[in-house]
Amino acid sequence: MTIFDQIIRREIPADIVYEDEHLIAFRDIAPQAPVHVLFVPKTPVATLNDLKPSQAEVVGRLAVAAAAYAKRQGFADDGYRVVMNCNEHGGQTVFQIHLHLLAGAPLGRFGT
Ligand code: IU
Repeated sequence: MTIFDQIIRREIPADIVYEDEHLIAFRDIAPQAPVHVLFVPKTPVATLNDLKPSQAEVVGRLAVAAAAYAKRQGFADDGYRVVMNCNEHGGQTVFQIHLHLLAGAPLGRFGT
């Protein structure tokens, strides 16, 4: 059970911007860009390392939902970044896979 499961179950509040049978999307509580939304599958998968080939759609749906959200919100053409962090060196802090959607301004380069 992670904090994201609790958000899905409505046990703790979140600013939910999209939900369907497969995933939920809500605003990050510590935004790193003017738009920072997390797309979280309802299928439990702790890290990207744990994703089975048969579960490729779990991540594919996150990307499709993020792009659709960008189009609906009108910033798809300006552009955006999607990020998935894995384990310690990736900076993962919540062990339910999720895709960060960052947008709303030109974003700096990233790396070390
Ligand atoms: P990470 O990729 O595991 O580091 O991302 C976790 C994100 O979840 C991070 O950006 C947090 O700010 C965010 N978050 C949140 O939105 N709501 C919460 O209650 C908690 C973390 I805990």
